[in-house]
Amino acid sequence: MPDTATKSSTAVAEDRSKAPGAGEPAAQPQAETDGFQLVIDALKLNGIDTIFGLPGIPITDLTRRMQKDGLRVISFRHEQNAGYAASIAGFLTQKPGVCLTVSAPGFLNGVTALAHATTNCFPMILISGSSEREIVDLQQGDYEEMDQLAIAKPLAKAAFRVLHAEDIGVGVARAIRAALSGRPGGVYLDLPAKLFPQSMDAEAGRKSLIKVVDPAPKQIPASDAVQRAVDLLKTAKKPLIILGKGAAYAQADADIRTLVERTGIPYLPMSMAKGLLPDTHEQSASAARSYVLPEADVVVLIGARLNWLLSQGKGKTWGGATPKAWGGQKFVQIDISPQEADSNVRIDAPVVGDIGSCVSALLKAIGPNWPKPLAEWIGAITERKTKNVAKMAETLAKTPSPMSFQSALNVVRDIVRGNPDAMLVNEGANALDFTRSIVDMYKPRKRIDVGTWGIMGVGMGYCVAAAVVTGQQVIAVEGDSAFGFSGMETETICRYNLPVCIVIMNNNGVYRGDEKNPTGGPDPSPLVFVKDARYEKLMEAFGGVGVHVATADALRKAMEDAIRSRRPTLINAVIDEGGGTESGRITSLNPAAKKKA
Ligand SMILES: Cc1ncc(C[n+]2csc(CCOP(=O)(O)OP(=O)(O)O)c2C)c(N)n1
Ligand SMILES: [Mg+2]
Repeated sequence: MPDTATKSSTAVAEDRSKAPGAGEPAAQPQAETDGFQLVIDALKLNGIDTIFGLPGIPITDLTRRMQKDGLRVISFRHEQNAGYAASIAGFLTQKPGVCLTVSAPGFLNGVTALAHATTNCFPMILISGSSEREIVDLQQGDYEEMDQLAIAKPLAKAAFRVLHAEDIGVGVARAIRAALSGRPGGVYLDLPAKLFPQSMDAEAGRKSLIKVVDPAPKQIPASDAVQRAVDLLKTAKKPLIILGKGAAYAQADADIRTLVERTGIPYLPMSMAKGLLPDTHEQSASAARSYVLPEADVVVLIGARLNWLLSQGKGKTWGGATPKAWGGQKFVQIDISPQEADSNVRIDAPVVGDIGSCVSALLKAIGPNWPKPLAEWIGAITERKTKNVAKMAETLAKTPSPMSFQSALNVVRDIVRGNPDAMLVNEGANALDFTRSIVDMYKPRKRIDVGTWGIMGVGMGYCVAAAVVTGQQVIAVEGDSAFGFSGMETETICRYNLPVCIVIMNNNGVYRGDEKNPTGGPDPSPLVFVKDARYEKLMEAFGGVGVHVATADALRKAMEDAIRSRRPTLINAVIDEGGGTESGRITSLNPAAKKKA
């Protein structure tokens, strides 16, 4: 046997050489590899070290062999959670997060996360096994028959299928490039069952693999675009910077901070950009958001899209006279996609390129002596901030019984301040909105949440991925409804013994728990759950720590214990069931909702 190990990481699947007969010259034994092995080798060659998935036909053996070959395989209870985990792993690491599923139903369970990754611009690859093409295409009724590639295409940034073992290297390389380059997104890679056992010469297999060179090439902005932005900024009397999660993804933290501090321009972080600069930074305008948006005259968007989260850049939020009217702001938009500008309002100075290159070019162009914004602008913002912060401090100091969202989150705020490296996962409606505004973040990419779609169900997948890829303590603040979407993954958290502390803001329902069935019939309102549900017992069922708390002091102690022990912990925090608002802060988007005070 030749020593193939020194030449290649491709395993020798089988030695099919015949034993030479007496007197015959010894035939060169032929080392072979197979589709399973080539998929593993292609991923490893490209630095993929973790797979989030769920086994079954036809990928069971693939998961086994991945583990045997040193990949970390994190096995979930539902593919959607594995997919969300992969998507956020991509956001946190700038490497595509990989989710591996079985065909048809497993694939479909993963597809929501694939679409979520595309929408949120997270690099992710959904790899699904699929059934036999000949049968699927003739619709002859195969086991888990489905034309997965066709379904994935409109929901993914790109979608590929590999039919032959010798093409696995190209397929994986294309998937990685598509996921990472330009605006990142979700990519689908279809691997039919027949591909895995296909064998080929090991050396030829090794040569067929591609280590992707420079998968996310820098995109340098044009100098005239940068100059146009600087010229516009020079005219500003009330400038504002908005940092989006694209800015957080870019890992250009030092330059972004320098840009903000050198210009002295007040800034607003979008939810997942919180912590790019500490939320306690004097230039943060978060506590005066409703003042700065309509008042600003030139707004610099850095990796932030003017989607619904920014009221499409127009309407009342921006000082427009009517819901669709432009507020008069001029915009600089730094974005990697040349198609982003003008999606909602006119962008006077689009700067197209990767965030890091754009911010560094802007820094060069503004030079070291950029004049600070007018004192009246800064003064007016500070005045609003001081007033709002004082009002909030008053609310946070209260200790009502049962706990309010604010009194419980005051504790979380302290714990996060004391543990600034901890990852914060957050989903829900009121549980989300109150946390975003109350809990300050101190470091970049520590807050991960419902993202562009305001999606419920990312919680436990995000917890698993955050713990696995960062090794840090994870704190999850979950609405009781939000938690229900992925709650079974508490078993996964216990199985891998991850340092995750889940705090459920338990108000007995969706938005609030005091709704009644208007007919007086026996069914509860569609918005409420079992009263005083004991979610903590779910964690206990799998060997983790469950705590039921009704006071802020008890919550504080339980969180401190969880962080000290790093044990999987679920804290069921009883919150006033009447304390929430319909749809949290986005009541106006709910067509039938009457606004509640
Ligand atoms: C996948 C998905 N399904 C449904 C919704 C609609 N939705 C928005 S928030 C929410 C739950 C809010 O309740 P909870 O998590 O308990 O938060 P609370 O406001 O009670 O704190 C739901 C179901 C959604 N955003 N995503
Ligand atoms: Mg709730």
